[in-house]
Amino acid sequence: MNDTVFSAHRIRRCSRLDGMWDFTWLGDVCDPAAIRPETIEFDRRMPVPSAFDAYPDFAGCRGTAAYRTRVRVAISSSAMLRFRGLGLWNRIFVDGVECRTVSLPYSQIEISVPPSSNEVREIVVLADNRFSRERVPLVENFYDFYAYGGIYRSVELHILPEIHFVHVRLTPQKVETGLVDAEVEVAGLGEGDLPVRVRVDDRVVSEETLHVCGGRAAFQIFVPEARSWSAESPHLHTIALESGTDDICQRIGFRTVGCVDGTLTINGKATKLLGYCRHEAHPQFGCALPLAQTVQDLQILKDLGCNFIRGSHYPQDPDFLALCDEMGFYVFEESLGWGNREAHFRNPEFCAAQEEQTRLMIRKSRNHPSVILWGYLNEGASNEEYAVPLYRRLYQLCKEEDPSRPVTYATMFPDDDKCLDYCDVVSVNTYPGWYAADMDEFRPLSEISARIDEILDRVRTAGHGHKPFLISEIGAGAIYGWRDPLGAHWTEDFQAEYMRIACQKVVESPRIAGVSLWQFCDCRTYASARALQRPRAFNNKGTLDEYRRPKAAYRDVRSLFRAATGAS
Ligand code: ADA
Repeated sequence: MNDTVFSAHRIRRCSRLDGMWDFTWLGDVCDPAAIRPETIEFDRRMPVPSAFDAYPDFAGCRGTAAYRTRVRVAISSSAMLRFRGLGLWNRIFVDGVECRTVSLPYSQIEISVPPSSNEVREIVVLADNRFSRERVPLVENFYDFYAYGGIYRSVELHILPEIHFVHVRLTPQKVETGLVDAEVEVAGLGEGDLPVRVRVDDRVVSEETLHVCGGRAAFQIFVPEARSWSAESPHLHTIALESGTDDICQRIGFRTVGCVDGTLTINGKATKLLGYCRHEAHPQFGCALPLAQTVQDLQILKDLGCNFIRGSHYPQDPDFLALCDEMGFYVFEESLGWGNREAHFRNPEFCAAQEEQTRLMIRKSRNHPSVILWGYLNEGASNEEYAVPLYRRLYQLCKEEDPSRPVTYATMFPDDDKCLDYCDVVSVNTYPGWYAADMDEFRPLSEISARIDEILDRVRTAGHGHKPFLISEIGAGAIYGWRDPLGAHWTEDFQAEYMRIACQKVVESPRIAGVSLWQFCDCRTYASARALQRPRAFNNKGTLDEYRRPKAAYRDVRSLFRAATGAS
């Protein structure tokens, strides 16, 4: 495939369907469940990927849009469509036949395209971006980031031979052994032998006969001259499995993640995670970031001396993770959730969607060495009994899917959290010196360090002092270019001083395993009256503004992080 970051196939015929698709806006009075694709008149074009409501003609619109493209697939061939990430609610049709309704925003979804006697196949996606707890239980209009509609990420078309690889799960052992455990899922061969050629870093290392049983086979691969992977030295190995007609190729990194006596270890070495929470956000493109912008963001994060990114608050684009693998970042990837409360935790559809999205996220991302932490339910009601079953279930699910990585969730209730048994790393979001329960209160910046110490104490007395402690959010807002003699709230000076104090605390305290500062860059948020608490209707706590222009805090964070991570 002519892939932009990394090609998972060299033999299989596949391509990205990105480019201009037919498009039309169907408005906000239609029932998206009742629309038939053959009745739609497409009157313009729109790029894919795109968040259509970030574009001038549909800015701020909520309703249903339709995208269409046509592709050539040889007659009688089976194919698969992979949507790397869609918006709120979508119906996908192939040749007028509905294949799937997707209500898991940001999840990677695969759809099989049955053989046909037509060579030209028509793909239609109805993309609805209206809030609806029934249709899209994972999204609410009170989430503090703009909920766009559309086809957020690339779409792939794969032509599938009768026997083909579905997934391969690669788990590197200790680098000294050079061994990688491989589990492969094969379609079209429930039981039988499958001859496979294994290439490592483009060299054939073995010819295996895999004994496929129940569509699965497990074996080991030896990587000659294995080198370890870390953020400082992100050495990747490429592993390709080739059967006669199909292949699957992945990049892996030999690295271990451990939680030892309150520290987080990478390859056995205590490691401080220093970085940012990052939204996929841009005023012109919404959450459908062009690759060039993603690369730009990562280069900025490197310049800041970061080794860590929290992908807030949803499963990440595979291109982003592939770039993190090669550029060297540790990533905390989480499923979609934001401040969920009783109505959600008691809603079986919400709980099922959380499970489904978390499972899909792990299956999509588990071969990426950059991902070191799985998470879910940002700032959910983890201080309430009714929330405990879902936190427990998601923790178990992460362990079932991938016992090799620690699990966490960002809590805003460190004083009385009831779910800390269900995490390996304690992650706390805290805004001392910024938010106040009493709006008449003045919150001095000296509070920052004291509050962090208080939280650490709470976590210890609650019996979780042996777990690494991460500050998964801390920060203050600043409007780009805003200065005033008092250095008041929203000035760049206030924010810079805030960030300096917070970073210094993290860097100096051996008990703190790391920080993901809130946040990398400003991002668009509420369209509701909640925007009254968010000047410009943006969350302004970025160290850069939405166009990636650095605020004053940039310099302070950069010098502290670079000194601590040893960036030259
Ligand atoms: C929360 C939340 C973020 C953002 C932040 C803020 O902690 O997780 O998404 O909303 O607060 O800016 O207040």
